[in-house]
Amino acid sequence: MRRVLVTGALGQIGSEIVPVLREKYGCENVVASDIRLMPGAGGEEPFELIDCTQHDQLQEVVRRLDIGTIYHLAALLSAVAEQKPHVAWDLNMSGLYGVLEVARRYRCKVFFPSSIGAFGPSTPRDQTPQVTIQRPTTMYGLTKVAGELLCDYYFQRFGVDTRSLRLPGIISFVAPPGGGTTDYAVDIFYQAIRYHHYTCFLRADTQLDMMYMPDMVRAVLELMEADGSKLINRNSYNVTAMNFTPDELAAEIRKHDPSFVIDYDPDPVRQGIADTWPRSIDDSAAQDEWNWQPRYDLASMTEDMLAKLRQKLRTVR
Ligand code: VAH
Repeated sequence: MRRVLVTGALGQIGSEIVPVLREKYGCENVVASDIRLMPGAGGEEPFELIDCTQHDQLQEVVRRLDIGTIYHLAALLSAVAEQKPHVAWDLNMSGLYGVLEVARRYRCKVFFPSSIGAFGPSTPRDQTPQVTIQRPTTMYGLTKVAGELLCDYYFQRFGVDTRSLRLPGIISFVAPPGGGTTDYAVDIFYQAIRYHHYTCFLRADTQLDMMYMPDMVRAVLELMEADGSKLINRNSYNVTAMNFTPDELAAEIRKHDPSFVIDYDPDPVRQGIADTWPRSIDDSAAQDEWNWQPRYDLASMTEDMLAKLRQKLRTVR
């Protein structure tokens, strides 16, 4: 088989999708890459240093290792992108452009993660439809909309098999997210286990869509394996599993730890970003076109997160 390349493999999503892809396709067939060196690199697990803004680096790896599918996960998240808009434009746009160009030349299939950040303040905020107004006001959001359109263009114009999901906040315990607006929903678990206390950087009533990592990994794999002829909205699909506010998540954690306390100190940047995003999205197109169904809701995700993270932090009581 032609190999699989994952960019941004050391990030929150890459750290969990790479082992699943290796299990599925064989370790030697899945090449992890990142801009920094993987700890322990050089063993049996293929790893390449790639700065996605350097297109010759990407092309060299794709050609040399006969890459047939690229999961392009290297990107800046929303809060960091707002602090460093020029870097975000460069990495998120130029990185994707380089991936698509290489995919066109070497006939690769591409996965591109879009986000609920691709919506903006003029988008309907409740049950946000699959096809609707997309006028985000953040650098992150506009790179995601432009990315969706660029993927569409490469599919229509050059026949590159691009597929994409508008991901909600992803909750996981293996690698921390780096600089997103939904990161509170991960931080809260670490702080709950360590200190039974969390100061949240979003307001108590900020409702956003979320998904637990195992569902997300399955969503990506199911989309990539779906029959392309059935995909009407391929670039990009709304997907969700649950939506809640920090207050509701805290109440769920309190069912397992009655001593847990949350207070609030909203960060104007991240609150400002969250206030432009949907409160809930409608993912019926994903359900209809490739049978998307989440398995974890707020209760089952919270229970599993606490158990797995306690194990990881070795504080099982
Ligand atoms: C962020 N986790 O907060 C990302 C995500 C829906 C949000 O795209 O930036």
